[in-house]
Amino acid sequence: FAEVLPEAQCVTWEESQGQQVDYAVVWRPPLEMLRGRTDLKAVFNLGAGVDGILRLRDNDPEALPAGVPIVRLDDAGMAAQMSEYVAAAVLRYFRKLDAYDAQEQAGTWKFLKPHRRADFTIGVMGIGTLGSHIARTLASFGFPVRGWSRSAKVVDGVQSFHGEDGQQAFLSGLKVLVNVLPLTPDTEDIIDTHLLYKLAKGAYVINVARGQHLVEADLLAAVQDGQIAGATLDVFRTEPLPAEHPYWQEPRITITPHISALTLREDSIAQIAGKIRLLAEGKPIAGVVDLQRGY
Ligand code: OXD
Repeated sequence: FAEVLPEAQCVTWEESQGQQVDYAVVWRPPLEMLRGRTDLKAVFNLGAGVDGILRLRDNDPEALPAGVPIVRLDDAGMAAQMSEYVAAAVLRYFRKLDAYDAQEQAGTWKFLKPHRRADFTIGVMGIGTLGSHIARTLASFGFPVRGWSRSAKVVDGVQSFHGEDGQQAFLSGLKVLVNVLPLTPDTEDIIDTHLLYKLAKGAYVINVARGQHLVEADLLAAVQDGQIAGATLDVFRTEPLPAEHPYWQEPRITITPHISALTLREDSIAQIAGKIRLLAEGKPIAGVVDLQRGY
């Protein structure tokens, strides 16, 4: 920041105690960090999901300084990374590469009946900046792609559904479900037994949003029951995933350590610095969080 904004004085949070500060840059701040900081003009989150800031209000309604906008990162190189991650997981499942790996281990040379692309419908839950990039990437492989969001959205080449009324039609018959929803009280635990059994039998689940979206025991039971063929999960209710967690022992569940979209340092700093300059000129900026809606 000091290099990109030479006109600014950059200090750590500890150094900022007792000083008037204009902007804070945070990731999952502790409760005491923002409380009462009405000197701030904006709080910038070093990630797309702002649940790590908004959850502070659960323990203390005064945790966030009133009237100070919270700003999330929009994209900053995350959309392309997330699309690569999801496409890799989808193609791995579509081309049965896990099954061929298992065959290789057993020294087996055997043709497996392929999935039909035209029937291989993929649903992306959450079609904001990241989700719409993912949906368009998957559509570019020729898969039928559906998107679901809270309010109506239009994404080229993607069949859109919205709201509770649209959820049943969105889920029905999906071969792959990709979750990119923001975490809010409405979306917590959304992927449960009830939802998983609305997908096509043998569907695949990919979660790149938050662990709290998924009822972990329900997914495990659905995999063991054959309703769900497998899953690729990048996020968990407890991170790092505890050593005794049953997912480690389930070969149909692929685990990665919250790496699907890394916050890229240069891109993020450039984006936040650009927004600070716009704010200083009294201009509007993108990515201001609606505190009611929660994203
Ligand atoms: C984010 C994340 O929200 O990395 O950006 O989880």
